[in-house]
Amino acid sequence: MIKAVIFDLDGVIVTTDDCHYRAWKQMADGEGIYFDRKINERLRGVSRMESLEIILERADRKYSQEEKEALAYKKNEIYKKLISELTERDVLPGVKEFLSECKSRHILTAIGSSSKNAKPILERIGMFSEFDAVVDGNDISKSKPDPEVFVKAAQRLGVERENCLVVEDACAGVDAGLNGGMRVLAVGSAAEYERATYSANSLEDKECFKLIFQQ
Ligand code: B16
Ligand code: MG
Repeated sequence: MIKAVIFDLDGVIVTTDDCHYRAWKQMADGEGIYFDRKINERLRGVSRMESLEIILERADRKYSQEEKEALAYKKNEIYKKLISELTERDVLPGVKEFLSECKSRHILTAIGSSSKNAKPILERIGMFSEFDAVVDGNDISKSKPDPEVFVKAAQRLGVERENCLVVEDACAGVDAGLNGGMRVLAVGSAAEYERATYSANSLEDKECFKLIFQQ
């Protein structure tokens, strides 16, 4: 029985996945490093520094730790500017309805995001107080596919892992939920990922909601 739903943020609740792409693209272009949307798919759910390492695979020289930190800082400054323009309209389709269905069934809800910017993003879109717990990149030391972020969210909610459903748009995030002993609904970019317990193109899929919760 599902007693809690733990949502990833970028790409599940809000369209910030595109802001990440645009910020990394601007940083990479400035360095003359090739970067495209296909490479960007590998960054979903992955921490900022690990994302940078993936981008630097295409660089024609080695970067020192100091240079890497400067590049990550630069990307984050661009990203913060982009997310400062977010509004309620950037909430993905079906999110609010899915949340209110959960609430009407007394199912607890949490955010489990790798992002250190999760709280300002939730505030910008007016959803910070919609969740019973928020666990983000500031609370964890291990990135997805490690289950730490979801396990912490389940602990904060006081719900056993086997009673939690994770909603994810990244393969690394789907693996993280499964590694934590939870069921996982894969949406968007991860919808085709065969390891997921359930799949839907988006949270607008009402049939999927019924399948998961009416058992
Ligand atoms: P930040 P999620 C993840 O958020 C993003 O998918 C990933 O692209 C990003 O690198 C990571 O957060 C860290 O974000 O630079 O803001 O700390 O999908 O786990 O909500
Ligand atoms: Mg995501």
